[in-house]
Amino acid sequence: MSETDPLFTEDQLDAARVLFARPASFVMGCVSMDGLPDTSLPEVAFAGRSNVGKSSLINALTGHKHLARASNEPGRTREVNFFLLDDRLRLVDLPGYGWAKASKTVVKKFQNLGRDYLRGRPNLKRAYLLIDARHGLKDVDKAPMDTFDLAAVSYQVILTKADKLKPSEVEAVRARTEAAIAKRPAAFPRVLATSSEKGLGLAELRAEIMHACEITL
Ligand SMILES: Nc1nc2c(ncn2[C@@H]2O[C@H](COP(=O)(O)OP(=O)(O)O)[C@@H](O)[C@H]2O)c(=O)[nH]1
Ligand SMILES: [Mg+2]
Repeated sequence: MSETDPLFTEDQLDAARVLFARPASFVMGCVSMDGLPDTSLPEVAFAGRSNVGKSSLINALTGHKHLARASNEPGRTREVNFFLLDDRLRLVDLPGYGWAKASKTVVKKFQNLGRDYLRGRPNLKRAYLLIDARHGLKDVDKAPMDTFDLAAVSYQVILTKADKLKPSEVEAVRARTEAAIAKRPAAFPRVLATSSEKGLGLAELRAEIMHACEITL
């Protein structure tokens, strides 16, 4: 299959659209590994720097404006937040990392909580590492990738805010990012460009999540 071939059929994309239009709700936010929801449902997790667009992406995927709160809310950005979709799968918003002032501490905290979450989650089907399309991969993104690679958690890199660049620029960042992760053992080779604002890439991401969670309608 070449990179430009569509990965999903129209029927699969349509089923994913239907699934993500079903009811979604906030379950809980956890600051430690105590009291996580049970592991009976498949989960996909979203990781990335603060402000990269994690909450916006969860909102856009589910068609909600305020399911996951977008914008700076220091309290919630350190939590692992769980969202339930259609009583069948959970979308998990991992703590943001890379704050200017406490970068090392926060990265470490991400590693600790993130690593614990990864270790304790047999039901985690896929992690998504969000990267701002305008910035591309930064040094600070290496820690979570190392965590995913070490824990052998299958993950995919997603470029966010693609609407802020010209399509040709998005393509260039995508190609550069794919080259940079080529040797990472647990990384999905394909990098997906998205825009929560304009909807770019969301239909495909919904289908990927549905597929990763092995959900059929
Ligand atoms: N232009 C544009 N802005 C976005 C997009 N996604 C998020 N943002 C903005 O980026 C900021 C941070 O988004 P947020 O979802 O709170 O990031 P989080 O900290 O990773 O959860 C907010 O001001 C969003 O409105 C996008 O696709 N396009
Ligand atoms: Mg957020």
